[in-house]
Amino acid sequence: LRLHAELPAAVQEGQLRVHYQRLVAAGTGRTLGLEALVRWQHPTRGLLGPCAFVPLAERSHAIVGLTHWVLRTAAAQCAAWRAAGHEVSVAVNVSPVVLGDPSLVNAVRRAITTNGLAPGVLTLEVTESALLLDPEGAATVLAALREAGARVSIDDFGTGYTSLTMLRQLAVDELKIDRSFVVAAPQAPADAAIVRALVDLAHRLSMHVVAEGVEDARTADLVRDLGADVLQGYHFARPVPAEEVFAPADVPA
Ligand code: G
Ligand code: G
Ligand code: MN
Ligand code: NA
Repeated sequence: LRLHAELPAAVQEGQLRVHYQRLVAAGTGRTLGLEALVRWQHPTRGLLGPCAFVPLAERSHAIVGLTHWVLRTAAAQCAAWRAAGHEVSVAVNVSPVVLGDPSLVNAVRRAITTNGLAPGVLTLEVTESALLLDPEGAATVLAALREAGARVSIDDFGTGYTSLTMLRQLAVDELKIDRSFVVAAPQAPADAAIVRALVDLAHRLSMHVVAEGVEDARTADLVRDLGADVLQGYHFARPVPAEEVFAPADVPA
């Protein structure tokens, strides 16, 4: 059986897992949020990463059911963490196909209300390509998502071709600077200049900036100095199962 054909049943049968990766405040190092990253615990092939099945799911439309499941799971997990005293948000990746699906806004509204999440606690990460596919449609959906209480983040920013005009017109809260620029910044002045320019642009448009792919202390120091608000990467944490995110004794006073 081919993987894509097995996917809808896998969602139903509880074979999907969500791992979570920390996002930390650049200034204090405090954990502000977690990015939800899906995995597939396949009965015969073992634990599969998203690269092995997300592209297939996108082509077969199974990505819609998959994303709604991740949304429900991550929102419930976030509510549980908050009830335990961790004041964190959660971010879910939304592919272009899902952004264009008319059921998304309701699924997001339900995830927020069912779990009693305050406005701005759930973030949706969309890619630039999703915005380019249908700019007007995307603008409408992003506005509706914010109206429903979600934040909107542009993932992998700088690799696509979002025009500055489009950025100004979209209801966007956050830019995630693509890790290719972040990884290169300590060696390459041109990449550091790009990070600084993207930070300045975002701040002037009242958006927050996440630097992703921070793999060492030197890069963390640099992108913090360049103005990034939030840092994410292996230097701080890898994606891990929910129960490994916070140690049992790690509940703030
Ligand atoms: O977890 P990992 O580092 O392997 O993620 C690889 C890619 O898979 C990333 O680009 C990430 O955005 C994507 N991805 C992870 N989880 C999801 C998901 O729930 N939905 C979608 N659409 N993409 C995801
Ligand atoms: O496209 P998106 O930003 O959603 O991708 C998230 C992916 O990036 C996940 O697969 C995650 O495992 C990976 N990732 C997270 N931190 C780092 C890092 O510091 N270095 C690298 N190379 N990949 C990372
Ligand atoms: Mn992402
Ligand atoms: Na990214």
